[in-house]
Amino acid sequence: MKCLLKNICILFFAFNFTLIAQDNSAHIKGEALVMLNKTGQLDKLLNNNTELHLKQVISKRSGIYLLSFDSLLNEQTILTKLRGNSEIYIAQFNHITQSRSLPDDLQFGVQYALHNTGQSGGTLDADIDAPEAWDITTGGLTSAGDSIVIAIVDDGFQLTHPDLNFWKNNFEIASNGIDDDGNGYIDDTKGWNAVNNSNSIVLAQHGTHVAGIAAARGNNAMGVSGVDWKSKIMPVVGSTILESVAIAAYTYVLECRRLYNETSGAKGAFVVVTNSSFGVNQGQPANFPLWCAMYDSLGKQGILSVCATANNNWDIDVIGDIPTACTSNYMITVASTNRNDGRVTTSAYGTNSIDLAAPGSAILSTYATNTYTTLSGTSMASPFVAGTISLMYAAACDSFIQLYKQYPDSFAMEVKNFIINGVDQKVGFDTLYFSGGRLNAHTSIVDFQNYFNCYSVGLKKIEKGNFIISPNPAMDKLTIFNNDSNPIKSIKVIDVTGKTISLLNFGNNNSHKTEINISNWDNGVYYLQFTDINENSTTQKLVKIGS
Ligand SMILES: [Ca+2]
Ligand SMILES: [Ca+2]
Ligand SMILES: [Ca+2]
Ligand SMILES: [Ca+2]
Repeated sequence: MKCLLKNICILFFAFNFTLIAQDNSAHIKGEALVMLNKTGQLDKLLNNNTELHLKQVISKRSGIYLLSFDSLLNEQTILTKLRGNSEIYIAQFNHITQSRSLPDDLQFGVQYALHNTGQSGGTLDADIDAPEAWDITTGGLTSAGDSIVIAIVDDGFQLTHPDLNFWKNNFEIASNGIDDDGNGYIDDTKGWNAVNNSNSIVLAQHGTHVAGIAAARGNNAMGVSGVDWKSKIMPVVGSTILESVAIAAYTYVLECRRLYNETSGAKGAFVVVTNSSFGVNQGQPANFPLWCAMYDSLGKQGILSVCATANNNWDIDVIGDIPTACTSNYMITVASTNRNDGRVTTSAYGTNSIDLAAPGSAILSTYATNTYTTLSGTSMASPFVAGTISLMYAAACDSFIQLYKQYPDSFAMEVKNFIINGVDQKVGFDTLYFSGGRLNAHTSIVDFQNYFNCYSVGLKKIEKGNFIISPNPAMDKLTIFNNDSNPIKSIKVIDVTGKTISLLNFGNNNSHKTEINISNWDNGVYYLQFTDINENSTTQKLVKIGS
């Protein structure tokens, strides 16, 4: 984990030292790592302790050095001595790191898109860095215990595939002819079929394959691994050429999530993303206003929609496509790359319409019945992004999940931004895709976690004061009231990285109400620290949203 604020990390380590008397973790005999004090001098340390020798300068700037000593000496005595030395701030053994464990899925070695070792003529690291992401999370639940759901809208699914983990509607009683959970659908225990408006999920190959890319069961000693090992797949049958069917399919997802939001998770489903690997070639958004509008409706409830672009060498900005030319902010549109990080030339592009690329060539995934097969196309690229989004919700810290539940649309947008900004830039992709790169799950997750790090601003608890921010979230202008009898003296604005971006001083003459123009602030989360004339201080969170 990166430490945004060095001081916090060091304090944490220092605190741990008082707890650890004996270090039994595997380490190299006869070696110690030290970090000097600000004024500490290496020469002085070595001159006064002749049993110590400099082995390697790890970081001159931070004063970190690897020292060696005779391995026959008592290492605990040496460590204790180092820790008591006035030149040294931190001393520890040089621990042996374990190699990163890969999942035991039998065919994982084939899955270059997750971890490219150059297999089958591929390029090393032309992948989404899945094992690195799995060191952080393997999906399944949010920090608040929500069961994360990926809705796959497709032609059908093998619900009984042993390597797939499908969502079940636990609030619906099967076959009683009643809509028990009140989501508007009768007996929808397993998902929905929008083609014939029934609860019967038909068996089909394409959807089974797409589902496994996003979320096949990982590390279960079977078949393949999904990007997300544990989140659940909501099967929705709805990928036909009929627009009415697509809209009906999305509406099912929307109603399940709306029910979750309205009942605070007592019913419904915590769907965070939809995947759509289908569309209408050369469709013009102006002719499909209802379909395009569905992505905004889903977004308002907190759902991002990942969509595969056309499998043709077209500039979608010019040719058009449904859905990937729709302009909703809550969509992420995906093109396809191969095992060498090359653009698949039969995959569409467009710097305005197409957000990023992901591996989509020769992708091994689940197939009916109880098998696996390799398929190619943008259909395969899109679910890598969908699976990464569900992983991000599993990686999110408490403060993010709380904000997301309060403002699902604004914070879904934050997740999208981290997907786009986390890509690995590739030569020539800047003229093809908005992001200029190929998905990297690890980078997106790490940047996202750091940005929303619960401790990054040093405010472990947000106090509740008598100050009221209105509106919150806010767009252009902010009004701040102090319900206390004391006038506001100053307002300090801190961004999520802990940086003070403005300090407004009102002296002792300010009233109980003040206005701030925030139209030029970037969208996101800010902390406002209020102080009244009696030096009473509280901090509150503000969400700035776009117009
Ligand atoms: Ca890699
Ligand atoms: Ca129902
Ligand atoms: Ca029922
Ligand atoms: Ca598996």
